[in-house]
Order: sequence, then C-alpha cells, then structure tokens
Amino acid sequence: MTLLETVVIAFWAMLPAYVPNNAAVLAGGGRPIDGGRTWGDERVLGDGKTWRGTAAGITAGLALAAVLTLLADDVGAALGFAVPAFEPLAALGLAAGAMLGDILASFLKRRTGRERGAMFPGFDQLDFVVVSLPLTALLATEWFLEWFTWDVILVIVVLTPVLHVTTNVVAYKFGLKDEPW
Ligand code: CTP
Ligand code: MG
Ligand code: K
Repeated sequence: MTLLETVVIAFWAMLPAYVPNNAAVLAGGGRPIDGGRTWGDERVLGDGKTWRGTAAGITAGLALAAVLTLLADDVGAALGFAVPAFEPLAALGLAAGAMLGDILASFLKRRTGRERGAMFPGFDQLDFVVVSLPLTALLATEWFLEWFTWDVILVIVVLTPVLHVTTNVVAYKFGLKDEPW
C-alpha cells in the first residue's frame, strides 16, 4: 500500500467516527445524560453530554456509513484501490464508540476537577479513537482486521489530532462551538 492509499483508507474508515462529535455539537441541548446528578462535588458527566446530542451523533455516524457504503465500489474503481464498505455492526462500533469515548472523557474530566468545556489535551483529540476502534474490533472483528491494519491505525493516531484541532478551530470561528478545542 502506498502512503496515499493508507491515508485515504484511514480517513474513509474513520469518517463514521469523526462526524458524531460534530453532529452532537450542532444538535446538542436538552436533558443531560447524567440528569444533573453529581458524584462527590462534581457532576457525573456535566451539561455538555446530552441525550439529544448523543442520539444525533450516533445517527449521523450511521447515516454517513450507509452513504459511504453505497459509494464504496464507485470510489474504489475511480481511485484504483478498494475503500471500505461498512458492515452494520462496524458502523455501529465506530459511531457509538465515538460518542462513548467522548462521554468517558467527560467523566474523567469531571473526576479531575475540569469544568465543562475545559481543555483536556490528548483526550479531546483521541478519546473517540480509543473507544471506537476496540468497540468496532469487538463487534465486527473480521471487517476490522481487514481494514484496520497497523499502518492504517498509525495514520489514524497521527491524522486524527490534526483533523480534530482544525475542525474545532473552524467550528469556533463560525460560532458553532464555545471553545476552539
Ligand atoms: N454535545 C452533546 N452531547 C454529547 C456531546 C456533545 O449535547 N454527547 C454538545 C453539547 O452541547 C456540548 C457540545 O456538543 O456542549 C460540545 O461538545 P464537547 O466539547 O464534547 O462538550 P463540552 O461542552 O466541552 O463538555 P465537556 O467538558 O464535558 O467535554
Ligand atoms: Mg469541549
Ligand atoms: K470532547
């Protein structure tokens, strides 16, 4: 595989995990998942993790996976190398895993005294990768092993923080997000 192929496959394969966070930001609001409950002096998760945002995020990830699956053959033919079509369980692992990783990071933020919206370097950029990849490996093992080779995973770990920082700065500049991270 050339580096370009690896980068394209990594990006394509991760799109259903990338889009949920952005959809959650656009759709967020309403009832927080933790229902306002606290653990110790802090909220369990905080007002930034809502049912609506989470549902919208997972739905957006699944919808994008369905569209990419319809396009995979044609795009692969045009590029001259195959790109992944998503099995339903792979799509679910990527989309739900991304939201779960983000929720887990908020849980850890609250336990370490960080207020809602506080920066949490490393976690902010990779929380969704850390949960979506293992969950996908669990739910769709063969599919995962076919596409997520070690070089693809390495590209994801390097590419994701760059993309995350870029999209969040853009979203902040457009007034869609309260903080640029
Ligand atoms: N959001 C949501 N539900 C989620 C994730 C995000 O409703 N599961 C929405 C919230 O409106 C949130 C915004 O998207 O404020 C930005 O997401 P994020 O940066 O993850 O949350 P923060 O507000 O920064 O809160 P935290 O400190 O807990 O990460
Ligand atoms: Mg935030
Ligand atoms: K986050």
